[in-house]
Amino acid sequence: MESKEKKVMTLCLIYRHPRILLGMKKRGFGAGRWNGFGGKVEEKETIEEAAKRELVEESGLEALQITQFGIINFEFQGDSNILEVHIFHVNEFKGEPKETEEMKPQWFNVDEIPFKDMWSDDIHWMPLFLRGKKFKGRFLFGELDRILEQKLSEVEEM
Ligand code: 8OG
Repeated sequence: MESKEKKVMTLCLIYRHPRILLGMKKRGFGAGRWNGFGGKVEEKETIEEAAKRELVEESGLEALQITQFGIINFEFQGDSNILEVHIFHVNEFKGEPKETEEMKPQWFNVDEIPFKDMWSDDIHWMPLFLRGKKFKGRFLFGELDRILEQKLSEVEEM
């Protein structure tokens, strides 16, 4: 049987109603799309430590309060990797958003989130996140960002 390799990733969303901070990814995986801030968890750090580190590296902001709200597994047809993305809400932070080599940050009103220039799964789980719901899910992508299978459920606890 084909064995799947799992990569653990983080994604931090800075959200204080009615505004959410997104960054335009300038290079690498997901370039040209708005997203939260995050990346790969390294050895010897916890997932939350990685989330905070990536947030500083990509936005210049230090998280003062951070809570996990979601875990989504992403699979791509014909690719043996699974991306396990841990999604965090950052409610309080220190500093001013700054443009980095990786991301150009911008505040959006929650009514104006640019879903058409984001990962195509985001429109499915973001409403749960914005309502303060915790969730777990799985998406299988085909070519050109097409979602072939999806499962998303609210959970009480992570
Ligand atoms: O280290 P790198 O910049 O490649 O990390 C990729 C980032 O993108 C990381 O924060 C996790 C995040 N990410 C995915 N897939 C998806 C997705 O489908 N939607 C969103 N919003 N973010 C994703 O890897």
